[in-house]
Amino acid sequence: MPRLPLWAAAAAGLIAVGAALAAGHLVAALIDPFASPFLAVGNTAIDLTPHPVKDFAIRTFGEDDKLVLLAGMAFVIAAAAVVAGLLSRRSPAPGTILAVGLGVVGVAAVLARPTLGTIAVLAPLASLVVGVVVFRWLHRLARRSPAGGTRPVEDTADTPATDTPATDTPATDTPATDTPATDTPATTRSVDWAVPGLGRRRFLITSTAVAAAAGATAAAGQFIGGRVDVEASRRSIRLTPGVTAPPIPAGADFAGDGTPTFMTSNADFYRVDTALSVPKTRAQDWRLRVHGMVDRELVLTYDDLLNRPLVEKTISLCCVSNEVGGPYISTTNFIGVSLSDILAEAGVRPGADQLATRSVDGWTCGTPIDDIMKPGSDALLAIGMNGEPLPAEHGFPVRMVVPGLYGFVSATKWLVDAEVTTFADFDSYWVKRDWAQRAPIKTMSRVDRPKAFERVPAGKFVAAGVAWAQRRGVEKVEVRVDGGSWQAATLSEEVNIDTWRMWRVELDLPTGSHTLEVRATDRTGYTQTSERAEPIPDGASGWHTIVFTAQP
Ligand SMILES: Nc1nc2c(c(=O)[nH]1)N[C@H]1C(S)=C(S)[C@@H](COP(=O)(O)O)O[C@H]1N2
Ligand SMILES: [Mo]
Repeated sequence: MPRLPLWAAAAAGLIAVGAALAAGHLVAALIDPFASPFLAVGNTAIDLTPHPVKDFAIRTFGEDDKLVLLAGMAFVIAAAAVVAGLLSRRSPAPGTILAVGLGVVGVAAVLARPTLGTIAVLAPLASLVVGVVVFRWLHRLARRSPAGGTRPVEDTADTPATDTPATDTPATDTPATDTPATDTPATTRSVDWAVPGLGRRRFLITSTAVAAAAGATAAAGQFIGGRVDVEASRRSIRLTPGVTAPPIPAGADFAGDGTPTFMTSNADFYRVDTALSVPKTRAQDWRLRVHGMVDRELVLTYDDLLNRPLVEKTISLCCVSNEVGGPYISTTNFIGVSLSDILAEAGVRPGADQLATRSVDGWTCGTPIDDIMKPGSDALLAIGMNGEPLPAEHGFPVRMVVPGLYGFVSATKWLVDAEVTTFADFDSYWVKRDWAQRAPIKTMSRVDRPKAFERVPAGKFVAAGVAWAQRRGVEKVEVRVDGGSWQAATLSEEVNIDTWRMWRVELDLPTGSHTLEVRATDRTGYTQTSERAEPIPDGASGWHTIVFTAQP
């Protein structure tokens, strides 16, 4: 059997796999965009990733972690396709096996997604079929060129006569570039195509056309899958809370001294979730089922929420995966309806202690019922942020917010299901991965100025940062330089006990290297421990410590 030139073999593998993924993407768009094999495999990979690796990814790539994952997957798949293509120079079997194998992985990933129906396997099956068909087709095309070339002497017996008219394959047709004479002694030469010949041109044209068609197919899938016009739905909504949050006083931050602004813009609000693509549900299509250990099940629509009293409340949300000094805290005016009112309406049965919530993409969260039902809990089904409907990345149309709890146990975005249950009966997404069932936010403080290893002028210098102790309130922030005595920082005006509070302190710095430490005390009288703890299982602890230099 003739051998394919290296480049054609590699191209056949690459294009076939590209066409396979594109076909799956398009079919998925017609069923459920999350069934796209590429996304399903990526999402399943995220769920299967051991948490140290996930922590590493969040630490290293921050909010680009998903982009890095997708790019890495694309690279690995492309490399596998090229290798399989190269192994298929004689027989199409290796490429076929890869196409089938990728299809099977896609089917497994789709079946593993908790929110996809069985019909969704049509998408990876489409990938499988298209991958196999396109690969074998390009492979045959590459071999059967009417202008076919010479082939290894020992192979001629295997070669169908129609494939290789002897007259078509003068040795002189083979340019040195394809088969340097030194590499291929005449007796074992294996050049298949007359080059430049009709066959090569035909393969080039066909493979380019297939690649373009694959690109168009993927783009069509992207377009159709994104057709749910969430932005139009968002734009059509006006939120007018009956209870508005008090205006933020001018002295609420020390932004001039290097702290964040008190309110975080929606664009700057930190984002942490496991969703590879942002779920898209229009407000008019949204439903929330409240069920489980309740006296009566409820099904709520977005209009039901709009018809309830809307309240606005300023809240600092933060992530348990923050290292000491980490960036994952932001503050906004959430607008929403009281979650405790809704649970009271449903009637929580005795013995229930956990509200298990699920997002449309299958992520789950478990919140202590107590933290929701406590008078003044301010737990919300939130629909707005900073006066606007929630941005898509922050949970549109509806998310949960419970002041005082880390996001992973309280802040379900793209919320669709709420089940009243017990901690004994249900482990949520991160709990299954060894994080804590209960995780109130720890009292914490952070230095924002100076930055680590910054060089600052010696003499008078203003250090500044933030502290938070949601539900308890920040009572005091102290700093010390080079292990000296603690000195109290000036605190910004308090907005409420569920938001961060800024601090600033004037230092007099001799020239040289310095260490600055900060610690906060909350209204219960608790002062942050110096004992360092990792974020897992229930949040980091320790004093944020900055080493910097004062220079003349
Ligand atoms: N559906 C869904 N909701 C989620 C998550 C998620 O992965 N999926 N992550 C949670 C975590 S860990 C945090 S800290 C907050 C972050 O909310 P934000 O992205 O709006 O800042 O969302 C929570 N809600
Ligand atoms: Mo988080």
